[in-house]
Amino acid sequence: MATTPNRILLLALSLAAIAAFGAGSAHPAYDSPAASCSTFGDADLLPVRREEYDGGRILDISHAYREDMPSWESDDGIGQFLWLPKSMKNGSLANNSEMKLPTHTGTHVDAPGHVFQHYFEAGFDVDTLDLAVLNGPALLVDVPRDKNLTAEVMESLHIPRGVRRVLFRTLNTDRKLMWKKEFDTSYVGFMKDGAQWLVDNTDIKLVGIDYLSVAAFDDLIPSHLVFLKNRDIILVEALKLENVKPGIYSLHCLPLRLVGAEGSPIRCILIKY
Ligand SMILES: *[C@@H]1O[C@H](CO)[C@@H](O)[C@H](O)[C@H]1NC(C)=O
Ligand SMILES: *[C@@H]1O[C@H](CO)[C@@H](O)[C@H](O)[C@H]1NC(C)=O
Ligand SMILES: CC(=O)N[C@H]1CO[C@H](CO)[C@@H](O)[C@@H]1O
Repeated sequence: MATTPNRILLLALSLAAIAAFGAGSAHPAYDSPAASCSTFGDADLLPVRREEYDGGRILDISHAYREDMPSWESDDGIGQFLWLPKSMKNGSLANNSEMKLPTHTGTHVDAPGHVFQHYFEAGFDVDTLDLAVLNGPALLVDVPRDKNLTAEVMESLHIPRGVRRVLFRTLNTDRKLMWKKEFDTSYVGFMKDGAQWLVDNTDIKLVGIDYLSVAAFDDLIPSHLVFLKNRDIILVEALKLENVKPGIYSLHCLPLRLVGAEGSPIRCILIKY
């Protein structure tokens, strides 16, 4: 294709910009020094941070990462997890952040290798999780607030056969545990008999919960073992389930393709039908 006059102009302009930058003038993406100081108060430059999109049709059920987000068995939260080793303020052409996080931080997913050494060694990492399980119709249910998730509680929920994905909203949401910096061992989760009841009596393949572990602290490993033994159930933890009505939604969860990792941060959204 012949080069049009417009394209020549564009090329000339970008060459000029590069030349100007090379000669020590301002980075083309920086405002003039005077303007960049005042931009903070500019209403146009206030980013919108949302929990819902499209008038409430899309609900974000992942927690935003915060330094004071609870971290497993710690009182101090996750702490600093972002750094800016290359910054425009420091003369770099662009800003480039680095992050460091335990893979089971905030809203995250567990792979079978989390609690089974032979699965870990065999490579059952988060990159092997089935996106068809992580995406599809899901039921959000409220569970009784006075008990952990025992077999008795599971039976009382009467979750019909055929339901493959369930997000369990518990006392953890009422207690706003994910908003407290100190890790709290008294969170609600599955007892071993509750996990076993789910495996034996339902078709649930995705279990979601509203604190850092689907398993109650007292049955931490036993419940995980029951869920992950057959490698067909996916555990999504620390979901943000406040302000969502119980019911059926289209769930969409995407872990990072972290080959070799038994956990991953995950973005989950609900879309209303
Ligand atoms: C600026 O660069 C120095 C040296 O490369 C680095 O140590 C420092 O952290 C940088 N500062 C910022 C704000 O990026
Ligand atoms: C759930 O179990 C934890 C221990 O794992 C306990 O501290 C907590 O009180 C229990 N919660 C309820 C509502 O029974
Ligand atoms: C364009 C942009 O994001 N600029 C940021 C680069 O990083 C500095 C900090 O070093 C910020 O102040 C800028 O806003």
